Amino acid sequence: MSALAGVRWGSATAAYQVEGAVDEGGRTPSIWDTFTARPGAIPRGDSGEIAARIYHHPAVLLDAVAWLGLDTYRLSVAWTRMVTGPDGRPNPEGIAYYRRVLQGLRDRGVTPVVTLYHWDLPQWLQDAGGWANLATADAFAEFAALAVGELGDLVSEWITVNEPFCAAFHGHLSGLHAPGLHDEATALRAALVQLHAHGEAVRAVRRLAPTARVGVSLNLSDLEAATDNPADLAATRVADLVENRLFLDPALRGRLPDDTVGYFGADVVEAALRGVDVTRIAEPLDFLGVNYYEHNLVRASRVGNDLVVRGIEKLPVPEPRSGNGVAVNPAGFTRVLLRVAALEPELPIWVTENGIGLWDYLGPDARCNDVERIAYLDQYLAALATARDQGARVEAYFHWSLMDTFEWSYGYQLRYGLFYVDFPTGRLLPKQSAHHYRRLIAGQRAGGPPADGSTMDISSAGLSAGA
Ligand code: IFM
Repeated sequence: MSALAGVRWGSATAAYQVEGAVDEGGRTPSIWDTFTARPGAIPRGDSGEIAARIYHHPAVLLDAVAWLGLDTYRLSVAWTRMVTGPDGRPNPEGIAYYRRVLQGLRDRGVTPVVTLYHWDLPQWLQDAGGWANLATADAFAEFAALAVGELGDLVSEWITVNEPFCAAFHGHLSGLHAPGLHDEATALRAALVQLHAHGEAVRAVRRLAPTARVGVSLNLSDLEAATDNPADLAATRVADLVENRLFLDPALRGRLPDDTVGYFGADVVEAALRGVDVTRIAEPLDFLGVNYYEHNLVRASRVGNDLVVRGIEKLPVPEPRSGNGVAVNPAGFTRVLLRVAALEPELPIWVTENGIGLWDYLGPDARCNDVERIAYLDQYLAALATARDQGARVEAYFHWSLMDTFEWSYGYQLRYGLFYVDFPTGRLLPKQSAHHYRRLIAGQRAGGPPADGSTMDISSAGLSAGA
């Protein structure tokens, strides 16, 4: 796969999904603490309260990263750990924790990439209106400045916001995510205020760290019309508006898509734009983070079956599918990368997330033989190579995720990790896919297949976090 030469190999997690220790070290509650406490919000009442215990055992994460041989690692910092509360003062304990993790990565020769917002909004900000309140964007810019001031000697690559589509539309319309609301106008407002916050944060980072690299992570979906019927084509365009262009156009072009008013209505758009200057969202970026999971076949439907986009139906796709029914469609990955490349040929693309959710388990031999994830990795990296061959400037690939995590509305059952987490004990075990990714990285680095085909057992790398 010479088309993969020079790619930086990474993996990722996010604070609330792995840290646990939600009421320790001066951390204040986030909207996810509140939401997960709501009866019925998450299956089995799962929450990030304990998660993979990384706050208490950061060495487990660091050892896993080193064992894989990653070039780079993407983590998020929890706003609720970094500041003490509404006064925005730095929280020394939270900052010390992240400094330990970041230093640990550096000591292992791994470049950290830090996401500033991965969905865990402080509850005190939600109480004041959350992402519907423009003041949240100001607070975010201050937080970004604080993060650069406190961590900037260890971090030179920043992501402002992760998947604003999900935080806006699943948080405020489908209600699947925190804060669990059901209102389209608020969802649009939350999308635009997050984008505004992104622009402010880019400026804050640049002011304090002019040589740092900054980007945003957008989850982009590949949408295909079920037929050439004009109604299905129009439905697909509507889905593309809400899921893709509503974020791409402001971030890259500083404008809203032409069909925004047609879909949401003039009054709703006007209210959502209050105080937001869309032209200032399109700050020049050093890379665009692309999170790719979704390929969907779309048709028009008066009733509809999508939790977010009105008037469309997403058809069940034939197998193969992930554990939660997401189509395995590597060609869609190539299309999305080439689409971004066509929009901004010179802008580097970092695949800041890509992976598959499965109902993984340990077999009788105490191994997790996740053959589907291995096949997925091979197919998606081949798709990435195709996109590079055709001119997409993909510079980095972060497999989601390093380890099994608290997977939001699915709780702990759906697993994305390269490492299996035994949640009752916090013990980590490399799945077969971890061995595969490790060999692949070593092979790429050596410019050919790995010399030893090593399947080293992680236990000899000291990787079992006690409870
Ligand atoms: O686990 C999430 C992550 O937090 C954001 N992107 C999608 C992943 C898988 O659902």
